[in-house]
Amino acid sequence: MVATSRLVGACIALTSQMVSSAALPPKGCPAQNHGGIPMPKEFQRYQQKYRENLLAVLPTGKCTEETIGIRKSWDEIDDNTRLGYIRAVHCLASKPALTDRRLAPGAVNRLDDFTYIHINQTNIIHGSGYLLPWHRIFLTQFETALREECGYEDYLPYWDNARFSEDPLRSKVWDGSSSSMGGNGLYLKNDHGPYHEILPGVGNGNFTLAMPAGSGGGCVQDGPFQNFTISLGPVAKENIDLTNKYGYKANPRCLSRNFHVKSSEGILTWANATKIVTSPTIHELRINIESLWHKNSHTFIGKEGADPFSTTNDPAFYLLHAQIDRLWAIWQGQDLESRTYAIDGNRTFFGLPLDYAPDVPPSLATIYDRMDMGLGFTPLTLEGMPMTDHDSCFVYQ
Ligand SMILES: [Cu+2]
Repeated sequence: MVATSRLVGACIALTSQMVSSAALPPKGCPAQNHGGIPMPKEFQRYQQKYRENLLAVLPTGKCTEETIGIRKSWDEIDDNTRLGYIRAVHCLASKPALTDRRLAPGAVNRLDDFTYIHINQTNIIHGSGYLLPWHRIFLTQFETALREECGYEDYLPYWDNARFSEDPLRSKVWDGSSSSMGGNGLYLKNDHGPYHEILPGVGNGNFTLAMPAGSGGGCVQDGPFQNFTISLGPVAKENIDLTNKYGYKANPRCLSRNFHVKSSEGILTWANATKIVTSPTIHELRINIESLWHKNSHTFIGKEGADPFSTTNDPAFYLLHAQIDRLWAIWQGQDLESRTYAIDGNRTFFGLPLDYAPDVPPSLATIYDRMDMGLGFTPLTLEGMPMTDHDSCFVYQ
């Protein structure tokens, strides 16, 4: 027994340092157990190839084997790291917003800066060619804010939903403990869906999104975001208030959720994760991510987390999107040369005309288009594509 536990200890230590050598776990080391459904061998092979290929190109500028950030599953990191992350999120919530009050009078704190620009760009960065690169930069900016403004010492964790596809509440993301993202919202008899939400600004207000009836609907009942006040949004609603179309006015309220387990069961599975990372083309990758993963990850959470505009009000958003970014990363990592800068999709949500630019014809996004990340930062799309260049330097474990 002693020998075995020593071996496991050595294996864990090796696995966390291993990223610098890109080595696979030494023979005799068991696969790490994060609970739930283990990662299938096939997916392990794709993940390993991604890591090997990614680390083989280092150093790239400032990104070296020593400086690369390792992003890990929320279910894998220890409680101290989870608590450190939660503390840093609350810290951002306690710092004043930097967004111009004239743009978003309801932006109160640093988290709202992220929510404001996400709302403002929603009709451009979803169902479009910018989905993946925009959110990659967005996540890195959030991670940097946690680290530089709030002393968080680790990197952005991800929600490894495939491990818990059939029983998502068993993930440490949602177990309701003080080191989780908290659990479901209070069950509201008359307000838990289904909803038909209008997306303002696109398709002349005729575009609606169906949201399933979940098992909550009200304020989050436990965990560190139980008494958490949010301000911007909601935006996608059954009836749009034209005096506050994008929810930029202050609307202080609790964080609500409406868990819908059927959005996860049989969908956010290892089989679909594998289908995504083995997509033969960027077009199929984008369609697979959108249809098999992105929408369902949001509808599982429900309420605030499922509003396409102000979804960032739910702090779990960042874990959800880190997983989407990870799936893209693993796909890119199978062939960095041909896939890093591959782009597919329109310049607007499903190529629909936007209210504020009705004459712009649907057209294809290019890697030379500029994206608006807020606070005056407008990088080229191509800057949001590599994982070890420009402002990116991370690998998913
Ligand atoms: Cu988004």
